[in-house]
Amino acid sequence: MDRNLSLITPTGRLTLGNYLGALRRFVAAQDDSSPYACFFGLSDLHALTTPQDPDVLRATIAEMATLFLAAGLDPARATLFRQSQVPAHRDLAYLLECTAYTGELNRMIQFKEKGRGVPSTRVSLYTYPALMAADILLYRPSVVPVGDDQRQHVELTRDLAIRFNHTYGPVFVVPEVRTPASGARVMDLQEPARKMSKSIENDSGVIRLLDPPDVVRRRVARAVTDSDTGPDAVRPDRDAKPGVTNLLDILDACGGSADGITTYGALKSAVTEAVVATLEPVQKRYAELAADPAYVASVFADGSARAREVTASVLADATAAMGL
Ligand code: AQP
Repeated sequence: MDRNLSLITPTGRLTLGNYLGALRRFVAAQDDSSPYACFFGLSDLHALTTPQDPDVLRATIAEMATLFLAAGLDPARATLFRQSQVPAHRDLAYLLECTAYTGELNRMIQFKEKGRGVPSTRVSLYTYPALMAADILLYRPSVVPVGDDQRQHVELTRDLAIRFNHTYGPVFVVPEVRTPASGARVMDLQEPARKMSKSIENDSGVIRLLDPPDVVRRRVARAVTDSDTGPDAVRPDRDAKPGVTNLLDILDACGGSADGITTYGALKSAVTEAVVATLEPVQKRYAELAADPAYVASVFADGSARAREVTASVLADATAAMGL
């Protein structure tokens, strides 16, 4: 059975981008796969590669876990887990660090970017690709679908797996990298050249999954467009009209239509309505689930136990192959 694995890092409260680009796809994948072929997790260890307030992190993890369920993930079909509750992730990450070269990690674009302008970066940000390689290799997927920004990390995962297998024997499945046609990439409403991100400091261009309708309305109303007032101003053009294109993409992804819309005001009203309608059922279910945090915790505890079972033999094989 081929496995489908995806993680989200609790570095901030989930956004509309995370929903349309990740969570909603997870639900579709779960529904299209055989039971338990899908593993969806909170990569809470990755969150520690940048400074986090422990209380905020705890709250973010709890909210995100609840939102996984509120979005429609079903513990009877998919395994929902926390990376930190499956110690094989960090154990295998160490073994992989012992096969990776500093030259390889030095080349990682994400490390260079996240470290830029920051007075000091954590060692774990530097070794992050080894943990990500462990995240993948432990589940033996044959294909890893990733966005462009993560492609380099999966290429490194392949290099490490190939080197390990060559040096110590065939322990790992070497996954293929697949970059799906970009599709739902939601951009920041204030800076449409950058993606909507959950950890950005000034989040005035971000819609959170739990934002009430009036916040959605305000943020969409203030979204950056352009000064085009022509009869065909409402049209997609990623280079010349990034803000308008983003609004059209969001409208489409949320099931709305721009047919007959000719002004930015009308476009923004339609986007607000479509986004509010998309978020409403998730928020309703969230409110029910949030009243029972013990249930949510038990789902992730059970899923983590299953993930521990599934990953144990891969870790044991890798450990033994290295002579320990
Ligand atoms: N704006 C977006 N549009 C579509 N998909 C998005 N994803 C994130 N932002 C958008 C998808 O959500 C998942 C989250 O993965 P992650 O937690 O590893 O973080 P990320 O990709 O770096 O996303 P963020 O929200 O921008 O986090 P921070 O701010 O912590 O870096 C992925 O599947 C991603 O494609």
